[in-house]
Amino acid sequence: MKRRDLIKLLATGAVMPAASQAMSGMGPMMMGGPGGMMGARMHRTALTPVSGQPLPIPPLYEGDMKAGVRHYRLTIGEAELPLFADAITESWAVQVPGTALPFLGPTLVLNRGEQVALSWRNHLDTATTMHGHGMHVPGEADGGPHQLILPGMDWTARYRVEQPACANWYHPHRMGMTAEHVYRGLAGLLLIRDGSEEALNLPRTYGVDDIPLVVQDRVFDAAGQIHYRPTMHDVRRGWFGDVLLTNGAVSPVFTARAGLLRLRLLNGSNSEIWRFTLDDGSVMQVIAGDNGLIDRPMPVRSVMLSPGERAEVVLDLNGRAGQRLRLRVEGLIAGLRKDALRIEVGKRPAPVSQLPSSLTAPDPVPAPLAELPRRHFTLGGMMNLTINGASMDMDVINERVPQGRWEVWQVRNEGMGMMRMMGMHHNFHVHGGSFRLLARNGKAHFAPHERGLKDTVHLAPGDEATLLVRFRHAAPDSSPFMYHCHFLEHEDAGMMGQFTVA
Ligand SMILES: [Cu+2]
Repeated sequence: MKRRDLIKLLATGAVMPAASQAMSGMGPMMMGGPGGMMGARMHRTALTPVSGQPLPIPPLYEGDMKAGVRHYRLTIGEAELPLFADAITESWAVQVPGTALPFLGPTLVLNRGEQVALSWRNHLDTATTMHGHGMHVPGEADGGPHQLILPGMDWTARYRVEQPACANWYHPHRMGMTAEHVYRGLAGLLLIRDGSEEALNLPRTYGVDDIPLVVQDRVFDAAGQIHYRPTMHDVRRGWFGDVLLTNGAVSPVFTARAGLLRLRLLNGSNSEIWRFTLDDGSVMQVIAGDNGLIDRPMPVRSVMLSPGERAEVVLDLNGRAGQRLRLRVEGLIAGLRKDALRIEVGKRPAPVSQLPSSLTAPDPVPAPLAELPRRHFTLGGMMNLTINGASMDMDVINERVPQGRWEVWQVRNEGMGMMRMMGMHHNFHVHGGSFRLLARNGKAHFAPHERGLKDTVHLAPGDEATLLVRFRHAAPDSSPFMYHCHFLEHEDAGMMGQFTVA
């Protein structure tokens, strides 16, 4: 069989396990290490999901302004996802009054400078939390494991929006239960708007030339229900499904305008690393990473995101009316290959046809770096998953960080074996602020979407990242910030620590 035919088979889901294994080996080798995929198991769905539906666009929710505070009222509860012809899938979703979303939640619009109050009511019969991933907020508004929302109860995050325009996201963060709560469908985008981003001629008509793409792999049982039951082996290697959901739909179709199309990509998977490419090999322009615009548009042929990471790319569909293209993803650990989105270019012109040549001025880096205080974090562990040898303990504060101080954080994935290139992929996510990636393995080895402010950085086995951090918001002992691996099974298994800022 020709490789091209095999890829076709893989794309249609008609997969032979042996072939799939052979293909899956390719991903991590391209990343310089054969370790990550060892023993990775892709779980299989018995039924065939409905595919090719229109792309679901999560509704925008702008809240209501009252006495100088923008209020958002949201509920967390059960929902039903129509993914299979003969079964209704029980899911969880975030709802705004008057909607019935089947999966995920609305896109919350936050304006820089405004005071906001995000109220979450938990209609589930289990406790959860709701964390603003990437948000620069005080510890008590973070929604981490210490801010439990018991069944039937409300919790409100109050803060001033004080960071540049970007696409952050919300998701539960309950101790030991984050992976399952996200897996069932609890996640959505937090779109921050500000004047400097709005002054640029960028695609920003939501749902028209500016669309969110939340990409997640899932496995469903024979009754079409979400299946999440990781063994100890799966916890270490990751929990991988064979169904790729984009905004909760399989290979959905989006009719684009002829012109520029902005895609806000979020890797919302628990443990897969996705490489995004266009099927015709054409170039995408990266304009933003996790926490904001980068300095200027950068052309790429692929974007690689580990769990929790975001990138914004712009596709040039000028003069392509009537054409079709596919945004493909390839899982670098378990090897799933799917269409994340099928794009049909219509005749109507898009609002924007040309990108600005520069986007934002990079923040000055405090010098000299060598004199900044340094902290070291090693992600590893044999029996347990640890950071600096310790598993997460909610009663232990691991680090105490002075408020507003620049620091350099050295984060290392200890890896295994002779070259330290065996072992697991991890990443490192911080709450309460952003960092700038200064180096990977001592060199300026990073992708265009890693040039801006970030909150999550990927670490292949043996990798070391040098991060420049500064936390402006306070987090006391009673509501500390977290740093952790965002491979959610690892996080739940203890690869997390706590820090205060004062
Ligand atoms: Cu990890």
